[in-house]
This record gives sequence, structure tokens and C-alpha cells, in this order.
Amino acid sequence: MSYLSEEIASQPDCWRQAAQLAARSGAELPMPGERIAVVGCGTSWFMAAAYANLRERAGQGHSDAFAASEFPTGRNYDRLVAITRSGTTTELNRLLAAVQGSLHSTVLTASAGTPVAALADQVIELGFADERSVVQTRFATSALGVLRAHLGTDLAPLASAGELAVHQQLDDSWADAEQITFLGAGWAAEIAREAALKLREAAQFWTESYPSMEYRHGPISIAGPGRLVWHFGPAEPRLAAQIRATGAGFHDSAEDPMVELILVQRLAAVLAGRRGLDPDRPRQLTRSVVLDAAS
Ligand code: F1P
Repeated sequence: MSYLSEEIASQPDCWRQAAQLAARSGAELPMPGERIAVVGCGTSWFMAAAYANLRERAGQGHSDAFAASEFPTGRNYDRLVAITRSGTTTELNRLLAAVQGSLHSTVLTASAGTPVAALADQVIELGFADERSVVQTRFATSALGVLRAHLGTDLAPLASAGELAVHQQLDDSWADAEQITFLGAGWAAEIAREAALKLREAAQFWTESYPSMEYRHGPISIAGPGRLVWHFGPAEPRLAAQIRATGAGFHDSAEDPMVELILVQRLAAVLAGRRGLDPDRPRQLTRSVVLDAAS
């Protein structure tokens, strides 16, 4: 069994630990009314964006999200929240170094014994969710889980639903699809981006991802027989009908998108296996991107 598969299956347990960590660390996380920016790279960026979307919609205050390399200088924030499994990602650590002393920063990381710890004002360590696979699954959802729990979401039912998602039979048609496009609205659009990245990273599989209502604005031209459109959350009925009319397979679900993501992670492991790939050591990827000084 790959580390990836073991780590996918351990997410419900990790989410329970995330809920406990959120309860212990509440005072260190953004308070209602704070104006915040949330940053990360790759998977961590998508988790940052999902949290920012959820926080602002929950009425807790202005919440922007950026890829760490695209952080706009010159805007006023009360706090920078950074998400990084490794604690060694160059773009993120450069940003934290640049704002040190002028912008309060809080980092969520799997390892506090890494350079990021010295760069951030506060460190929230999720050691229980660290991973051996290069491809991230449980750290990402656990970091989002801590932040969701801090926003008031009860993670216990999500962990129970996650147990079912770990064991439920995957539809054969999913792995047979030639191409998959993931859609979602609001924070689910960020989970859709993460789902698409997972299949690219682990299985070199062709995926795309869009906010639901953007799909008609061009990307629907990719849909057709033999391809699949996967919608996180229930799709608007006319959109669903229009997608079905293309001949593409269509899947949507009322399940919480973070729980539903487990099915896509498992699909990534299945597709990697079918293609003879090692999902723990994907081509051209490393645990983190560490750039030299000239980059
Ligand atoms: C961020 C990241 C991963 C990606 C790859 C390279 O890492 O971009 O999302 O899958 O492994 O690193 P981190 O900053 O969360 O450690």
C-alpha cells in the first residue's frame, strides 16, 4: 500500500485531532473583524483560498487569499495567515521574511522544526497530519479543518462521513474517463482546483477546474462522451442538464466538499496504479519547492 493511500484513509482521525487543536489554539487564530490575507503554494494555496472564502461568507471579516508569490504589497491587513506542510517552501518563506515586523503572521505547518517557524509570529503545528507521500492529502484537509473548526464548523460529523468516503465503492466509470473537469461554487471552487491538482500530481491525468457558473463561458467545449464533469455540491439543475446533453458523464453530490475530496484522492491513487506510477514519488515534484537565491 502506498503512503498516499494510508494518508488518505487516516484523514477522519486527523480531522478529529484538528478539532482538538482548534479548540486549544483558538486565541492564536484570526478573530472576527480582523482583515486578513491567507497564503500558500500549490495545495496549500487552495486550502488558503477555501478558508478565506468561508471566513468572509461567515461574516468574520475581509479575507483575501493569494499564492505566496503573488502577494500584493501595499495593502493593509491585520494579519497574514500562511499554510505550509513542509515549512521550507521558498516563496512562502520569502514573503514571511519580507513582512516580518510590519504584518502579524500566523503559520499552520506540519513541522515547527523548519525555517518557517523563525519567520512567523505564531506557529500552529499539525505534526499529527505530516505525510510521507510527496502528494498532499491529510495535511491539507487537516489545516483546513483547524480553520473551519475555528469558524464554528463541527468536524465530528465530517469525520464520520469521511470514514464512509474512505470505504465507499468508487464508481468504475470515474477511472475509465478520458478527462475530468471539476466544478464548484464558493469555497467548493477551491476544492475543485485541489481535486484537479491531485489527479495531475499523482496520476499525470488531464483535469481542469472552474467555478460552476464559469463553466459555460468556454470550458464546456471540452465536455463530451468518454469525459466526466464532477461537481462539488449540488449543481444548479439547468447547468447539470446542459452538461449531460454534451454526452459527458456527470457526478454531483450534496456531501461536504472536504469529505467528497476523499473520493477524488482515492481516484488519484487508483489512476496512478493503472498507469504504473508511484503516487508517493510523482514525476518532477518534490516535497516542497526550494529555490536558489537567483530564482
Ligand atoms: C506546497 C507544494 C505542494 C505541492 C508540491 C510542492 O508545499 O506546492 O502543494 O504538492 O509537493 O509543494 P508546502 O508549502 O505546503 O509544504
